[in-house]
Amino acid sequence: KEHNRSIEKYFSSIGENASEIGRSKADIKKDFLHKLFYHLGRVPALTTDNDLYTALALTVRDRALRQFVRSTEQFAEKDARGVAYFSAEFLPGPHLGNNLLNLEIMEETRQALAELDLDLDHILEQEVEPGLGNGGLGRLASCYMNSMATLGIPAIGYGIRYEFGIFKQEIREGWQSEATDKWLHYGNPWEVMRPEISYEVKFGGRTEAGTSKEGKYFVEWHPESVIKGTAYDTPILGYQSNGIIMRLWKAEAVESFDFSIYNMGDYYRAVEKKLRSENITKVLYPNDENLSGKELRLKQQYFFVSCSLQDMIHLHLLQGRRLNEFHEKFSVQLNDTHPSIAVAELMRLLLDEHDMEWDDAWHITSHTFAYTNHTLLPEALEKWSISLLGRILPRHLELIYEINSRFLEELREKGLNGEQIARMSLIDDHGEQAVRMAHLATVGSYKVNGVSALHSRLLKTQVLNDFAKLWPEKFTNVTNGVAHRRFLALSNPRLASLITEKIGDQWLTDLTSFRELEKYAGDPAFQQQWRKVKLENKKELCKLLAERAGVEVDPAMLFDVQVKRIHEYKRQHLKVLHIIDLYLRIKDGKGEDIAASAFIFAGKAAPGYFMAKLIIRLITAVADLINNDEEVNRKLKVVFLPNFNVKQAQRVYPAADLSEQISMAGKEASGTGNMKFALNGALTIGTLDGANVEIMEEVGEENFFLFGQTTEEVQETKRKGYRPYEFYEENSNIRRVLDFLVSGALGEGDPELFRPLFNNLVQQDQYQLLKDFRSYCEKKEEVFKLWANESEWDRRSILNVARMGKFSSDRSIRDYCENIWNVEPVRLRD
Ligand code: B1N
Repeated sequence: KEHNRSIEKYFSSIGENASEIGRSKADIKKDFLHKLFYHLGRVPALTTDNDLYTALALTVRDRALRQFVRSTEQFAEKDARGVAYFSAEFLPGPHLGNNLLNLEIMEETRQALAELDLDLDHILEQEVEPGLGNGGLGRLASCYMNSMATLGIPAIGYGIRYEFGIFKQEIREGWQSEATDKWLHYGNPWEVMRPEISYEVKFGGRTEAGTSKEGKYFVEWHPESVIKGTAYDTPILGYQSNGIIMRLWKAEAVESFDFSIYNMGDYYRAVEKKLRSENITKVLYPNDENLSGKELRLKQQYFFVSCSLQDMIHLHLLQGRRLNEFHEKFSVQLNDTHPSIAVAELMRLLLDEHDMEWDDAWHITSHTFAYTNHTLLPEALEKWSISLLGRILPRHLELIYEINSRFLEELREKGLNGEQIARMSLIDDHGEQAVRMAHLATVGSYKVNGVSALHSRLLKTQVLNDFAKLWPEKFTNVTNGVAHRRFLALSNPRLASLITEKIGDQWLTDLTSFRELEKYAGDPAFQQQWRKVKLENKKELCKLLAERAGVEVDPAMLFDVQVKRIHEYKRQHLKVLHIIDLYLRIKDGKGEDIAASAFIFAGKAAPGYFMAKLIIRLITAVADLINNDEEVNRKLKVVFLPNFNVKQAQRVYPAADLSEQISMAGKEASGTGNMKFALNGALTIGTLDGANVEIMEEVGEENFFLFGQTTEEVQETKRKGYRPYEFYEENSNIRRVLDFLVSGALGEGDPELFRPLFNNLVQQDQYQLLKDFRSYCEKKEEVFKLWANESEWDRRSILNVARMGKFSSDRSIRDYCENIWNVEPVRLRD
């Protein structure tokens, strides 16, 4: 490779004292104006808010890219082992504020803009976030990107550049309606398109086996179509340090169209082909924890995995390394099974494109991947039908059969019986034959982990029990964590400064230093400052609630918040049943002990998930009833905040008093909202599910509102034959609340509107709401009692925050490095 020495010299001078990317107020101001005029070509009189945002984003992007370029140089220099994080979803949230924080130029930028009579907060508001994920899983990937960058882990995130992210949720007449998310409409200043980084991906067709002149068996894949993937890079910064990239692939036609065709009809057909190719990365599937089984989804998964692996092999060879040391240089983390076709794809690349022998290829493959499972819900465990796989990826199906037959042979040799072998097979023979992607990922990986202690235990003892018995050392746990810099330092500046005043700012890189706050928990003066911060945050949220939901809320109320995807297992309707119970009590004149509360909900329902949409309709119906009833609306308010996303989340967590984490035990793999709430001083009412267990362990049982059955009790209830109807018959409170659902008092006076929910609860109640109802209501009484005791509430709130150290994603990433990746940090020296 030719190197241009002059360019290199210039590069190494950048940033030392070069003003083009300096950090002073004057540098930022100059650069901002430069971008505004020369990059955007704007006449001052016509400058829009979006121009201002874009100019500032470009100013900051230069600085972010510098950190990335510097880090990459050092990773290369050290020849360090690195991580590729494969995820079909990323939810980075707004970049601008986060990058200012990470570059430590927030104040300089604020002042530079003020000198131009511009308001930084107003400009920050303009950003449209990339909604390239459904919820927790995608957000986790982005938290991990920030922590990997902060810790100096040589890493790259690979994913899909969806043109339309998660739909925009609007509420129309109380129902969810979906609008397309046009996040690229105003352009995306954060990404760098890399037309030279592109790979071809094959689909369909057939395979043909043959033997070479040297007598070597080979297989050729003659695809039906070929699509090109082009890289778009977005720098992701760490705090005070490295930058890494998130590389997202966009699908395009191989040649934009065939110019050799002059005939008009064919010309249009050629363009049509281009459009069809681009379909692959058009839109994110909005069904979290429910499989779609759709052809296009499989194509998306294969498309990004193939581009990413080809890219890694390319980089590896470019650095002059040999392919048989691939697994020594890279660890690939599979974010759930969505990228698990990678196991077959790496085998194909090594065998068919790089002429390797099976045993060598398998050694490399099975030492490269590690698999994170994020759910035990049976309806979410991915399966692809053999017929679909065979049609779209015929070569991969052959490879999966071969992997399976070798694996089953190994099981037979170990003496496993037919039943066990059938259970563990990669192929599910019940009904239509299908490939179990979790089994493929488990067999093809050197480590498998769950995302909380409880979830990892259930993974080992239940869903993947046979595999855990076979390979006990393969299974491990990494409890999720959150980017505390985004979810505290950036989104709750008042609390962040209060804490920093008290204990200094080392918590930004070491959240365990929050322990030092414990000694102030009982200090009345500190409690008062603490309370004031919360109140200010609640006032801010009130503005948003008035603006977006049209509901006026008194900031003095107890803010009782449940924000997360709408799902029956998460039991938003348990909270609703309790609200109805309170309403009826107040109507009976028996509401003295109820604390004035604002019940806040937000979250999206999968567009095809009828029950989830009906739960949203129930929330808006209860909100209408209560908010408009003068007899109760000073005591209770109910709000559904539409279109929950990262941007909204950052305004919600800082304002919450009570965090609702009320899933049926054994169903929520971890949860991460639970951590964000507690980090911002909310107390939790929750079940022993997912990471709630560990949160309670850390903060102390006495500082946590625990209710409901344990996982074992849930399973016991089910085993004994759960009959929810008995609760309806025997508990008059439950009967009253459920009857109210179908009384015609809610919605448009149609008693049938919520009948499906009523029927579901009294007949199946799959998530045992009725069984946990009494315990939940009793716990709420305790909540109300504690709320009346301000200083005790504050004390517990402070203790919750003080004991959140474990839940930084920095800790999670260290765990991955030590227990799974065997990767060491390379700190950026600057
Ligand atoms: O992953 C989060 C966990 O904190 C949550 O408990 C868990 O529910 C969530 C299919 C999923 N599991 N599975 C998904 C998302 C999209 C999709 O298409 C499944 N999301 C989770 C982070 O560990």
